[in-house]
Amino acid sequence: MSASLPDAHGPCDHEPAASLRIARASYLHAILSGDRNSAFAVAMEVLESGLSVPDVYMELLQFAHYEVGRLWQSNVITVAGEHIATAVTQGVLARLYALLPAAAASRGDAIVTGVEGELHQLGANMVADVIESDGWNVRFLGCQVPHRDIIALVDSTRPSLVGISATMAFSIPRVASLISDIRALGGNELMIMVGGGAFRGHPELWREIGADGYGGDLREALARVRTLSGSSVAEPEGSAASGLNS
Ligand code: B12
Repeated sequence: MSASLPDAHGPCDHEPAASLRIARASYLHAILSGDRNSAFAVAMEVLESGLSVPDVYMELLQFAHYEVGRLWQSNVITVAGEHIATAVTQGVLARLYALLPAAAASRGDAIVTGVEGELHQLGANMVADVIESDGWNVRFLGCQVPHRDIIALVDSTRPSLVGISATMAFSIPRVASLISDIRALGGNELMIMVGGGAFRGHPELWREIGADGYGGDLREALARVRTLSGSSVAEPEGSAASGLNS
């Protein structure tokens, strides 16, 4: 894994190499056309050009989906068009996941979930994949998960880390109540990280609702998890994070 994520605040605010610009255009075209094989082929080309799987997640897939959002908002594509694109990327993500290196050492158990009412899943899925490759034993619940079921799972499995994803502002009260109920279960050692579009532009929100940290993207998510877990633990050999240069 010889990759590097751009040293910027987000994946989309820097000037990418010409080859990446072309790949992004091709990938966007493929997902909007529902062309799963072409989309995966573009992802593999970018991977083979030297980026890591996490880089491809952010630089290609995430970038494309932010663009899909803009196209939908501008009425250039319909909801059906967005659904096609998302379904293709979900398939690409699953195939790329299989290429993530497995960590040799274990950092502990983790749960990554969306809250009830939240339908945005790709970002949480990426975070789950990447921290798993960084050594966490991750249970990824997807999105739209009943509150009581998340609490029951935390209670029965007692993970060291819970990651909660929220894209929509209306999900924030549910995230806050989830955090409060998880804290009520006891176990002060448990680390709660939040992320997703709902937190963007509100730098103190994670703190106000009682989380231990926030990650604006995969790079920040990994860095924060490591800091919070007091990770003097060496980075597992060949882990995803070895491609996430800071
Ligand atoms: C796909 C999509 C959908 C799909 C989701 C399907 C699925 N299976 O995920 C569907 C059709 C369900 C959907 C529905 C809606 N959507 Co929508 N959607 C999108 C779109 C195009 C892509 C989302 C995505 O996958 N992004 C790519 C991922 C990788 O990025 P990410 O989520 O930001 O994740 C990264 C970080 O945030 C962070 N992160 C994320 N989670 C976590 C968790 C932790 C613990 C950590 C540390 C970090 C972290 O790391 C990730 C990787 O770097 C976005 C556009 C956009 N800008 O994102 C609109 C967008 C989010 N949607 C939007 C809207 C308005 C809606 C609807 C209200 C539309 C409607 N009228 O019905 C509904 C709301 C549904 C609901 N109840 O949640 C708006 C939100 C605007 C706003 N801020 O309020 C957006 C921005 C589109 C737009 N430009 O207007 N949507």
